[in-house]
Amino acid sequence: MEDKKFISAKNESKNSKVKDLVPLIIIVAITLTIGGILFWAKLTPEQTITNFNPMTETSMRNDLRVIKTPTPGDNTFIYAINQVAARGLQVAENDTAVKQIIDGQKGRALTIAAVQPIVIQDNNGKVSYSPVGQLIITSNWQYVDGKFYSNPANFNALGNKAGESHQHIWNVFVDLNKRSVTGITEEPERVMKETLEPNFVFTGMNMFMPDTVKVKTGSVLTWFNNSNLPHNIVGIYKKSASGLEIPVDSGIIQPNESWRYNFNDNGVFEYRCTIHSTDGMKGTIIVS
Ligand SMILES: [Cu+2]
Repeated sequence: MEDKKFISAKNESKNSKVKDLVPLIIIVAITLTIGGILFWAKLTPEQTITNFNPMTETSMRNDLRVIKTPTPGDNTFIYAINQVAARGLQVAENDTAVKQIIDGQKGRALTIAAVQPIVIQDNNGKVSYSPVGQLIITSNWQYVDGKFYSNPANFNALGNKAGESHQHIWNVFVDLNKRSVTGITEEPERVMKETLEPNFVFTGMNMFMPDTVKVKTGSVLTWFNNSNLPHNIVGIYKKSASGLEIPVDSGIIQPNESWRYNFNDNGVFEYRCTIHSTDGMKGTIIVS
Protein backbone atom coordinates (compact mmCIF):
# COMPACT_ATOMS: atom_id res chain seq x y z
CA MET A 1 0.00 0.00 0.00
CA GLU A 2 2.66 2.37 1.04
CA ASP A 3 4.50 1.70 -2.19
CA LYS A 4 1.36 2.14 -4.33
CA LYS A 5 0.57 5.43 -2.68
CA PHE A 6 4.10 6.55 -3.30
CA ILE A 7 3.85 5.53 -6.95
CA SER A 8 0.51 7.28 -7.49
CA ALA A 9 1.80 10.41 -5.77
CA LYS A 10 4.80 10.30 -8.06
CA ASN A 11 2.55 9.95 -11.13
CA GLU A 12 0.37 12.82 -10.01
CA SER A 13 3.36 15.09 -9.66
CA LYS A 14 4.54 13.94 -13.08
CA ASN A 15 1.07 14.71 -14.54
CA SER A 16 0.98 18.14 -13.00
CA LYS A 17 4.45 18.84 -14.38
CA VAL A 18 3.20 17.85 -17.82
CA LYS A 19 0.17 20.12 -17.33
CA ASP A 20 2.48 23.00 -16.41
CA LEU A 21 4.38 22.40 -19.62
CA VAL A 22 1.29 22.36 -21.88
CA PRO A 23 1.17 26.14 -22.52
CA LEU A 24 4.89 26.13 -23.28
CA ILE A 25 4.51 23.17 -25.66
CA ILE A 26 1.66 25.00 -27.44
CA ILE A 27 3.73 28.17 -27.76
CA VAL A 28 6.70 26.25 -29.14
CA ALA A 29 4.43 24.37 -31.58
CA ILE A 30 2.81 27.61 -32.81
CA THR A 31 6.20 29.31 -33.18
CA LEU A 32 7.59 26.37 -35.16
CA THR A 33 4.48 26.24 -37.36
CA ILE A 34 4.58 29.97 -38.14
CA GLY A 35 8.35 29.80 -38.69
CA GLY A 36 7.87 26.82 -40.97
CA ILE A 37 5.19 28.57 -43.00
CA LEU A 38 7.31 31.73 -43.31
CA PHE A 39 10.33 29.69 -44.32
CA TRP A 40 8.31 27.63 -46.79
CA ALA A 41 6.74 30.78 -48.26
CA LYS A 42 10.20 32.43 -48.28
CA LEU A 43 8.93 35.32 -46.13
CA THR A 44 11.63 35.40 -43.46
CA PRO A 45 13.62 38.66 -43.43
CA GLU A 46 16.69 36.79 -44.73
CA GLN A 47 14.70 35.24 -47.56
CA THR A 48 13.08 38.58 -48.41
CA ILE A 49 16.53 40.11 -48.84
CA THR A 50 17.69 37.10 -50.86
CA ASN A 51 14.61 37.16 -53.06
CA PHE A 52 14.68 40.91 -53.65
CA ASN A 53 16.09 41.47 -57.08
CA PRO A 54 16.19 45.13 -58.13
CA MET A 55 16.54 43.92 -61.72
CA THR A 56 13.13 42.29 -61.73
CA GLU A 57 11.13 43.64 -58.81
CA THR A 58 10.07 46.92 -57.34
CA SER A 59 8.06 47.49 -54.22
CA MET A 60 5.60 49.76 -56.00
CA ARG A 61 4.77 49.40 -59.68
CA ASN A 62 6.57 46.44 -61.13
CA ASP A 63 7.32 47.75 -64.59
CA LEU A 64 11.10 47.82 -64.58
CA ARG A 65 12.59 48.64 -67.94
CA VAL A 66 15.92 47.41 -69.18
CA ILE A 67 16.92 49.98 -71.76
CA LYS A 68 20.33 48.71 -72.78
CA THR A 69 22.44 45.63 -72.06
CA PRO A 70 26.21 45.43 -72.65
CA THR A 71 27.42 44.69 -76.18
CA PRO A 72 30.99 43.73 -77.19
CA GLY A 73 31.89 47.31 -78.09
CA ASP A 74 29.94 49.09 -75.36
CA ASN A 75 29.89 47.75 -71.80
CA THR A 76 26.91 49.85 -70.71
CA PHE A 77 23.86 48.64 -68.82
CA ILE A 78 20.90 51.04 -68.58
CA TYR A 79 17.68 50.46 -66.70
CA ALA A 80 14.83 52.36 -65.06
CA ILE A 81 12.71 51.24 -62.12
CA ASN A 82 9.55 52.41 -63.87
CA GLN A 83 8.21 54.27 -66.88
CA VAL A 84 8.32 57.68 -65.17
CA ALA A 85 11.92 57.27 -64.02
CA ALA A 86 12.78 56.28 -67.61
CA ARG A 87 11.74 59.78 -68.72
CA GLY A 88 14.57 61.14 -66.56
CA LEU A 89 17.01 59.15 -68.70
CA GLN A 90 15.85 60.95 -71.84
CA VAL A 91 16.30 64.32 -70.11
CA ALA A 92 19.78 63.42 -68.83
CA GLU A 93 20.91 62.05 -72.22
CA ASN A 94 20.59 65.53 -73.70
CA ASP A 95 22.50 67.28 -70.91
CA THR A 96 26.03 68.40 -71.78
CA ALA A 97 27.51 67.66 -68.34
CA VAL A 98 26.01 64.16 -68.29
CA LYS A 99 27.29 63.52 -71.81
CA GLN A 100 30.78 64.54 -70.68
CA ILE A 101 30.66 62.11 -67.75
CA ILE A 102 29.54 59.22 -69.98
CA ASP A 103 32.07 60.03 -72.72
CA GLY A 104 34.83 59.99 -70.09
CA GLN A 105 34.13 56.34 -69.18
CA LYS A 106 35.15 54.68 -72.46
CA GLY A 107 36.29 51.10 -71.97
CA ARG A 108 34.89 50.94 -68.45
CA ALA A 109 31.78 49.10 -67.28
CA LEU A 110 29.01 51.66 -67.01
CA THR A 111 25.72 51.23 -65.17
CA ILE A 112 23.05 53.90 -65.51
CA ALA A 113 20.08 53.36 -63.21
CA ALA A 114 17.04 55.63 -63.13
CA VAL A 115 15.96 55.04 -59.53
CA GLN A 116 13.57 57.95 -58.85
CA PRO A 117 10.77 58.86 -58.74
CA ILE A 118 8.97 55.94 -57.17
CA VAL A 119 5.47 55.59 -58.57
CA ILE A 120 2.78 54.98 -55.99
CA GLN A 121 -0.63 53.64 -56.83
CA ASP A 122 -3.41 53.91 -54.24
CA ASN A 123 -6.37 51.53 -53.82
CA ASN A 124 -8.46 53.53 -56.28
CA GLY A 125 -5.83 53.12 -58.96
CA LYS A 126 -4.70 56.75 -58.71
CA VAL A 127 -1.03 57.07 -59.60
CA SER A 128 1.22 59.67 -58.00
CA TYR A 129 4.91 60.52 -58.04
CA SER A 130 7.34 63.34 -57.34
CA PRO A 131 8.56 65.41 -60.32
CA VAL A 132 12.15 64.89 -59.12
CA GLY A 133 13.96 62.17 -61.00
CA GLN A 134 17.28 60.64 -60.01
CA LEU A 135 19.80 58.68 -62.02
CA ILE A 136 22.79 56.86 -60.60
CA ILE A 137 25.73 56.57 -62.98
CA THR A 138 28.35 54.09 -61.86
CA SER A 139 31.63 53.45 -63.59
CA ASN A 140 33.68 50.34 -62.73
CA TRP A 141 37.19 49.48 -63.89
CA GLN A 142 40.16 47.42 -62.75
CA TYR A 143 43.94 47.24 -63.02
CA VAL A 144 46.27 44.26 -62.71
CA ASP A 145 49.87 45.18 -61.93
CA GLY A 146 49.01 48.75 -62.87
CA LYS A 147 47.68 47.81 -66.33
CA PHE A 148 44.07 48.42 -67.36
CA TYR A 149 42.31 45.05 -67.08
CA SER A 150 39.80 44.53 -69.89
CA ASN A 151 40.50 41.17 -71.54
CA PRO A 152 39.67 38.27 -69.20
CA ALA A 153 42.85 36.47 -68.06
CA ASN A 154 43.30 32.92 -66.80
CA PHE A 155 42.78 32.99 -63.06
CA ASN A 156 46.03 31.09 -62.39
CA ALA A 157 47.98 33.75 -64.27
CA LEU A 158 46.67 36.44 -61.90
CA GLY A 159 48.14 34.89 -58.74
CA ASN A 160 50.33 37.24 -56.67
CA LYS A 161 49.59 40.17 -58.95
CA ALA A 162 48.43 43.53 -57.64
CA GLY A 163 44.70 43.94 -58.20
CA GLU A 164 43.02 47.32 -58.10
CA SER A 165 39.30 47.90 -58.50
CA HIS A 166 37.78 51.36 -58.93
CA GLN A 167 34.20 52.54 -58.66
CA HIS A 168 33.03 56.06 -59.36
CA ILE A 169 29.44 57.15 -58.73
CA TRP A 170 27.52 60.24 -59.88
CA ASN A 171 23.99 61.18 -58.87
CA VAL A 172 22.07 63.13 -61.47
CA PHE A 173 18.89 64.96 -60.45
CA VAL A 174 16.27 65.80 -63.03
CA ASP A 175 13.21 68.06 -63.02
CA LEU A 176 10.72 66.00 -65.00
CA ASN A 177 8.33 68.93 -65.48
CA LYS A 178 10.95 71.36 -66.80
CA ARG A 179 12.78 68.51 -68.52
CA SER A 180 16.16 69.66 -67.26
CA VAL A 181 19.05 68.42 -65.12
CA THR A 182 18.99 70.34 -61.82
CA GLY A 183 22.13 68.99 -60.20
CA ILE A 184 24.94 66.45 -60.30
CA THR A 185 26.73 65.16 -57.22
CA GLU A 186 29.80 62.96 -57.15
CA GLU A 187 30.72 60.40 -54.52
CA PRO A 188 34.30 59.79 -53.41
CA GLU A 189 35.85 57.13 -55.62
CA ARG A 190 35.92 53.67 -54.09
CA VAL A 191 39.20 51.81 -54.49
CA MET A 192 39.93 48.23 -53.45
CA LYS A 193 43.52 47.00 -53.57
CA GLU A 194 44.34 43.35 -52.92
CA THR A 195 46.96 40.83 -53.94
CA LEU A 196 45.14 38.46 -56.28
CA GLU A 197 44.99 34.72 -55.63
CA PRO A 198 43.96 32.00 -58.09
CA ASN A 199 40.25 31.08 -57.91
CA PHE A 200 39.60 33.65 -55.18
CA VAL A 201 37.18 36.51 -55.89
CA PHE A 202 37.31 39.50 -53.57
CA THR A 203 33.76 40.60 -52.82
CA GLY A 204 34.15 44.19 -51.72
CA MET A 205 32.17 47.41 -51.55
CA ASN A 206 30.48 47.17 -54.04
CA MET A 207 32.55 45.27 -56.58
CA PHE A 208 33.93 41.86 -57.47
CA MET A 209 37.66 41.56 -58.18
CA PRO A 210 38.61 40.20 -60.62
CA ASP A 211 35.33 40.95 -62.36
CA THR A 212 35.79 38.78 -65.46
CA VAL A 213 38.09 35.80 -65.48
CA LYS A 214 38.74 32.43 -67.17
CA VAL A 215 39.03 29.17 -65.24
CA LYS A 216 39.66 25.51 -66.08
CA THR A 217 36.70 23.13 -66.00
CA GLY A 218 36.42 21.57 -62.54
CA SER A 219 37.72 24.66 -60.71
CA VAL A 220 36.24 25.49 -57.34
CA LEU A 221 35.99 29.24 -56.87
CA THR A 222 35.75 31.06 -53.57
CA TRP A 223 34.02 34.40 -53.12
CA PHE A 224 35.26 36.07 -49.94
CA ASN A 225 33.37 39.05 -48.51
CA ASN A 226 36.16 41.47 -47.56
CA SER A 227 33.75 44.38 -47.02
CA ASN A 228 31.50 45.35 -44.13
CA LEU A 229 28.28 44.93 -46.13
CA PRO A 230 26.35 41.78 -47.03
CA HIS A 231 26.52 40.61 -50.65
CA ASN A 232 25.24 37.74 -52.76
CA ILE A 233 26.10 35.96 -55.98
CA VAL A 234 23.09 35.42 -58.21
CA GLY A 235 23.22 34.38 -61.83
CA ILE A 236 22.91 31.73 -64.51
CA TYR A 237 25.56 29.10 -65.22
CA LYS A 238 25.16 28.32 -68.92
CA LYS A 239 26.76 24.99 -69.71
CA SER A 240 27.85 24.92 -73.34
CA ALA A 241 27.85 21.15 -74.04
CA SER A 242 24.46 20.30 -72.55
CA GLY A 243 22.85 23.69 -73.09
CA LEU A 244 21.68 23.56 -69.49
CA GLU A 245 21.10 26.88 -67.73
CA ILE A 246 21.64 26.42 -64.00
CA PRO A 247 20.33 29.17 -61.70
CA VAL A 248 22.87 29.88 -58.98
CA ASP A 249 22.15 31.77 -55.74
CA SER A 250 24.68 31.92 -52.93
CA GLY A 251 22.27 33.43 -50.43
CA ILE A 252 23.55 36.29 -48.29
CA ILE A 253 27.29 36.25 -47.68
CA GLN A 254 28.04 38.20 -44.52
CA PRO A 255 31.29 40.16 -43.95
CA ASN A 256 34.30 37.86 -43.51
CA GLU A 257 32.32 34.90 -44.77
CA SER A 258 32.93 33.09 -48.01
CA TRP A 259 31.05 30.94 -50.50
CA ARG A 260 32.35 28.29 -52.89
CA TYR A 261 31.10 26.91 -56.18
CA ASN A 262 32.37 24.09 -58.37
CA PHE A 263 32.42 24.87 -62.11
CA ASN A 264 32.26 21.29 -63.35
CA ASP A 265 31.33 21.96 -67.00
CA ASN A 266 32.44 24.20 -69.83
CA GLY A 267 30.34 27.32 -70.06
CA VAL A 268 29.82 30.83 -68.81
CA PHE A 269 28.57 32.07 -65.44
CA GLU A 270 27.29 35.62 -65.46
CA TYR A 271 26.33 36.91 -62.05
CA ARG A 272 25.62 39.98 -59.97
CA CYS A 273 25.08 41.00 -56.39
CA THR A 274 21.36 41.73 -56.43
CA ILE A 275 21.71 44.03 -53.40
CA HIS A 276 24.10 46.30 -55.32
CA SER A 277 22.92 46.05 -58.93
CA THR A 278 22.77 49.85 -59.06
CA ASP A 279 26.53 49.94 -58.52
CA GLY A 280 27.08 47.51 -61.37
CA MET A 281 28.35 44.89 -58.92
CA LYS A 282 28.69 42.01 -61.36
CA GLY A 283 31.10 39.49 -62.77
CA THR A 284 31.64 36.77 -65.36
CA ILE A 285 33.37 33.40 -65.05
CA ILE A 286 34.35 31.73 -68.32
CA VAL A 287 34.84 27.97 -67.84
CA SER A 288 36.77 26.01 -70.48
CU1 LIG B 1 26.67 43.55 -52.92
